[in-house]
Amino acid sequence: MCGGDAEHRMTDENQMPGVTREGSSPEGGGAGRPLARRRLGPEDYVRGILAGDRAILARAITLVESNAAAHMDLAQEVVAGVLPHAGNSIRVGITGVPGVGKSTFIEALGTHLCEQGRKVAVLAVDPSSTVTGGSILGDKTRMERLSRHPNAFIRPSPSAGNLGGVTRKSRETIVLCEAFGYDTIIVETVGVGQSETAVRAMVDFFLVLLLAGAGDELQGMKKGIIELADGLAINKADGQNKVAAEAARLEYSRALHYLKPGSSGWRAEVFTCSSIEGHGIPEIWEMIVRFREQMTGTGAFSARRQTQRANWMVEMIEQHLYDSFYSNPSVREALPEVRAAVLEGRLTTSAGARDLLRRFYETSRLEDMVAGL
Ligand SMILES: Nc1nc2c(ncn2[C@@H]2O[C@H](COP(=O)(O)OP(=O)(O)O)[C@@H](O)[C@H]2O)c(=O)[nH]1
Ligand SMILES: [Mg+2]
Repeated sequence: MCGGDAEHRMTDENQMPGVTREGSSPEGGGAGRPLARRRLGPEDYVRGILAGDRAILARAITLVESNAAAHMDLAQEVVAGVLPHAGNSIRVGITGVPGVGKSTFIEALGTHLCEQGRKVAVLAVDPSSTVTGGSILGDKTRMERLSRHPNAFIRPSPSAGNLGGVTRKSRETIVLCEAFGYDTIIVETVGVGQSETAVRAMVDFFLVLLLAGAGDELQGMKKGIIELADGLAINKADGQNKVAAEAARLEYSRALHYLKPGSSGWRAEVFTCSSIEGHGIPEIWEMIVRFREQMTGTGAFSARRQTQRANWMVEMIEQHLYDSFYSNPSVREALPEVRAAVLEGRLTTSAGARDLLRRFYETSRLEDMVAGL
């Protein structure tokens, strides 16, 4: 462990103004980039973030996203240092099938908010993203207008890693962005499947985007996503699609009456919008503002954040145990064979599980496990 003096070089500030990219090798300096960059201690990061230095913010996020053990302690010191200044925001999660228009919607909403003087940070959660950043690179063009706005900050999904790792990074990135002064945090789910619940667990308001006339009007119902929603928006309500969008809106509104609300004390509302033409966007924002006022009034707003923090701790414990187990060399070595034996019925499931757990405990040294914390 390098503690507070872990040092590294980052390359993020060389990006275009509103968009930062993941520094995939914080300690490598990146090919062709100058290696001699001033090394920062935790207090440099904290001071820089609180002073509104975007380059430092980008470097701090890269630090938080680093998988290198040497960066962990420093990252945690930075997050802890800014934590008292975080939290003063509305966190909005946006989900929907690929192609529904999430990025276009965020561009429209984000620009609308920036023009009102709000400071908007956009993050993506995509556990499936590859080293290249996958879909977010395409999104950069889609959010071009927003990315040029001085009040906006767009951060791609951290690459690599499982869902647990990606959500840990995103949650810490939210903290950094809030401490910096972003008052609106928008989180786009990019991957399909599990990322929805992960994002729901880190935001105040969860918006589901839908399309009209996609065959099954109640798409998403089965997946239970609608049940997580605080608001629904039928996107692409423009041109020939307008009538169908309005019909879908009515159908979803009716269906919502039979569902348990995603947030108790709040009934999800359904809107139509066009992210390209811009209509419906201000109304959706007004709904989010109403939600915040109402939920703050009842205490539900801060209660949810508290629950989220407590759940986050439990998740981190589970993640840690999971990682320790699957990174254990003896477990890794035996896993394929034990799995095959269970598959073929040569070993019972529970005997297989116990065999691997035994290997884990026999080869784990207590001192190492404690030192790894
Ligand atoms: N007509 C119309 N097209 C839209 C609208 N919003 C997004 N699109 C288009 O839908 C496609 C997918 O949009 P994108 O924002 O990348 O979707 P994402 O995968 O959910 O992020 C793009 O070609 C957009 O131009 C809209 O409101 N109306
Ligand atoms: Mg997108």
